[in-house]
Amino acid sequence: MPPTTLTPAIRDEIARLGRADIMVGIPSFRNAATIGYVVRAAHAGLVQYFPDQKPVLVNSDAGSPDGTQRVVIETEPPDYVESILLVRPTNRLDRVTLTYPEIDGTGGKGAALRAIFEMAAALDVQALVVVDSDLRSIAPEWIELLAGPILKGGYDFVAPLYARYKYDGTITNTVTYPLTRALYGHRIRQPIGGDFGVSGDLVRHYLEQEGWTADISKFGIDIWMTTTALAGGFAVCQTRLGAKVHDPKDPGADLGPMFRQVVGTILRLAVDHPDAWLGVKGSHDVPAYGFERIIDPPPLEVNAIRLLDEFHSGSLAMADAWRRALEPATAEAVLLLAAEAGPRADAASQKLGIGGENVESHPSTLEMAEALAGFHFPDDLWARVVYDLVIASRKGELETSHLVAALVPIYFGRVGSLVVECRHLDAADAEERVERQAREFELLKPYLVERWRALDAALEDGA
Ligand SMILES: Nc1nc2c(ncn2[C@@H]2O[C@H](COP(=O)(O)OP(=O)(O)O)[C@@H](O)[C@H]2O)c(=O)[nH]1
Ligand SMILES: [Mg+2]
Repeated sequence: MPPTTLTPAIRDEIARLGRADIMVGIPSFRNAATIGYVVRAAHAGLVQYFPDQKPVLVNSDAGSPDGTQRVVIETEPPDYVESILLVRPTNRLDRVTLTYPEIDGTGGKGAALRAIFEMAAALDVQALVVVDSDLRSIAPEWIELLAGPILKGGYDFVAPLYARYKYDGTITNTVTYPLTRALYGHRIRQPIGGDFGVSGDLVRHYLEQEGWTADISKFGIDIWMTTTALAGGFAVCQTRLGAKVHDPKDPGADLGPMFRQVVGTILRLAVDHPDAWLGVKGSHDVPAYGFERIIDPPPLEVNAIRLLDEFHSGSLAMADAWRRALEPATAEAVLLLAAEAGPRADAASQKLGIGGENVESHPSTLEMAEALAGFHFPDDLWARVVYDLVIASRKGELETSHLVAALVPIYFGRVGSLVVECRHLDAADAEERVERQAREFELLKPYLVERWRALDAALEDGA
């Protein structure tokens, strides 16, 4: 990691606190409306489940103008939590909010967590729990579920397991889950869930890593944490948190930049750590902690027509980049699908009266998916696209950031197809689709490995 840039204010906090056993870290940016609840839940979890430990709660904020940091400090004080839980902990909770420094001029969730890692290491904590500040479904028990495996079970990294609506977590479902599983062999269902438990040892390992990038300072941080734990051989488990309810995002409208940061990071990590994945065949389950839960997460609307539209218009702008990044047959198959997506999206818009004069039409996801029925982006084609990107990243003819930007419209096409195909499926059947795709990634892994080794040989010949 680049040299530490902790501000004097953060150094003062570290000196004041001295040390701690367990830390909850919460990154935030404009979360005044939701962070108070997260702080109270985390606080209650520390008091209820870890009354004999020395706890600290740290909010790492971007300097939000909406009063996020004030909410952290002013939300109900420790007395409140102790009185409703009838617990008198050995150590009073310290609640800290700080404005994290940018890293090489870049701020974001990763830069926020980096300051949290540095504080956790300086205070010598045994367990660090990080949770998002837009959570609605967090309960005090989450703190035990995320820290318990570390303090009781000797694990170093705890990934979340949640019930998510079938259209939520599309970057996870299409890329980070199947690719992490096929590369490293661990079936971690939510590698970028955002709510993690990390041991003190792993925090120190994080701080020793080279190759921090601007994407890691942003939303690349989650996959970086998970992959760094796996590549470093740390003991990893999952924990059952129930449902993830947070500020919703529509893939076509909100997820482009996040996709680029996450996928750029997973590709660079694959290129940096071939020894951690080249020899891995198949995959295995990762132990899960916590009692099973049966919860239906709230549904989420997705503009499926827009996804296919973006796929099509992306193909017009990026055909050249696709042909350079993908194997010829794969590129042609993707271009054919994109050519089909455009007219299908137009026909669906017309049918549902979208964009018509004097009509304000807001069709549901189901209506849109129904109007697009028949569109199908095959699993194996998607797996080949992703694997070709790993190879192209390694070649470096196009920068990874450009490759990933070119991939975004294809991802939209893939997600559009999943929405169409899952429109009538219940949660279990939609999950089976995700599993099927993950198996396809594993099945095609030899294709990736062969291409990687051929490239090795070519690079050696050229050297
Ligand atoms: N400090 C900081 N936190 C951020 C920034 N962007 C996002 N976050 C936090 O990262 C967490 C996850 O962000 P969110 O937008 O909910 O992403 P998602 O749930 O993964 O789609 C939340 O706690 C955000 O407040 C940022 O620029 N700075
Ligand atoms: Mg969120």
